[in-house]
Amino acid sequence: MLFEEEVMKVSRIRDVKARRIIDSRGNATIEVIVYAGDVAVSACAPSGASVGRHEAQAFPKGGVEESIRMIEALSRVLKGMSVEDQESVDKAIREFDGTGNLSRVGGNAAIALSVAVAKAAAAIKGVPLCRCFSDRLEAPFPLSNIIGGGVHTRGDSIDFQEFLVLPVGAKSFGEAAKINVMVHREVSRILTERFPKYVFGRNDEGAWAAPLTIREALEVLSSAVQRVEGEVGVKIRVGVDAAASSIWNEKRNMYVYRKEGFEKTIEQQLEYVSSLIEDYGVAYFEDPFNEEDFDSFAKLKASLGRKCIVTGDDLTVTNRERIRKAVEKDAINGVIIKPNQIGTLTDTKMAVELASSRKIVPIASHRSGETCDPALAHIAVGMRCPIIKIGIMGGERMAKINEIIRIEEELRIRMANPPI
Ligand code: 2PG
Ligand code: MG
Repeated sequence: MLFEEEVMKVSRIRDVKARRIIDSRGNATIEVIVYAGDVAVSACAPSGASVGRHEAQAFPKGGVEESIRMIEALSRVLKGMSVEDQESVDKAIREFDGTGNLSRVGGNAAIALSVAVAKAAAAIKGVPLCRCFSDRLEAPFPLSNIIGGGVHTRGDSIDFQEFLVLPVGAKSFGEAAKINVMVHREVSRILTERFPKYVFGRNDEGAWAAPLTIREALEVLSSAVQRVEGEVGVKIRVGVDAAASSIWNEKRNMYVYRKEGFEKTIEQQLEYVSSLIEDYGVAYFEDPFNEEDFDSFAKLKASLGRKCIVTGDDLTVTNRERIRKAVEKDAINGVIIKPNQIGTLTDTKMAVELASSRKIVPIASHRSGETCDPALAHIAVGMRCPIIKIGIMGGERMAKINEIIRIEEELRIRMANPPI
């Protein structure tokens, strides 16, 4: 047992450094290393491709190099602060940045620093990172990307970005992860049977890239789900992330479906999305409308009740003001939580708490460009997000999946209540 003063001494930040590294897409990103007491820990930032207009700016004008210079300057402010005082450190980052959207330091540098500070506190206390967020821990359900399109996929890709599965009947995270792998495999079996002369590839998140329309993708996914459900006897639901801002044409006021070869007005988009939910029993629908259209989200949610988790991502960008607006408009019952969209762990935690208090399901989420940093696993478990949105293939996705398998076993935690 250490006395208060001693704890303070061993938890003081001695130095902060940053370096340029590469993410899973081959893009440059940042790693931040925090030296406190006798520990040195690092955290790496992921990056998105379908980036919301209201997100923190990932990197300043000068890119990763400028972020590294900013971290160097910030280290002078942070030296001597305690890593156990996450709130003060996060506040200091924001104050140093001085802009509303972290465009001076870069949201990615800010979040890597914030997470590294939390990891240092965990290391000094000798506890897993998830314990720094709460004593009550729960394993989330993995929402995994199985068939992909949009900006995460090359070539003549499907207009919607992600076709996902959520094994709501799983009794443990380990079982849930295994089921998602089975669906991923079953989809590849169906695809090779259907297109025997075609060579398949995987996209940025390890989801299958295939020459399918939206309805065909949902059919293939539903058949795979049915097959796997029959084999394991566990309920699996399907989900979609339309990432509709990427197909929204603001000048024409239309959703432009390049591959499908049609366009939709705002009203037609609502009808179209509703028909897909109805026809395929879609239980999770993310960003069905463009990032400014709270009203259409609200109309869709009102028509569905709790039949489907209508989720904001680009709409809400892990930002409390945007989440509050969604609450006022009763626009969503699910919200994506991406720490680098908002830039600090304190803000991330407050966004989760706000959502949970309003009966909105918080969904901890990866980015399409990832690193092997497993911190997101601890964030999902420690902040009690009932769902973690994460691929099921690729080392950078497995880093999080396997970390939750470890946490579940080592800390003997239970699954969250099924979110739907
Ligand atoms: C999304 C994410 C992750 P990106 O839209 O939900 O799947 O994509 O990281 O490219 O924003
Ligand atoms: Mg999304």
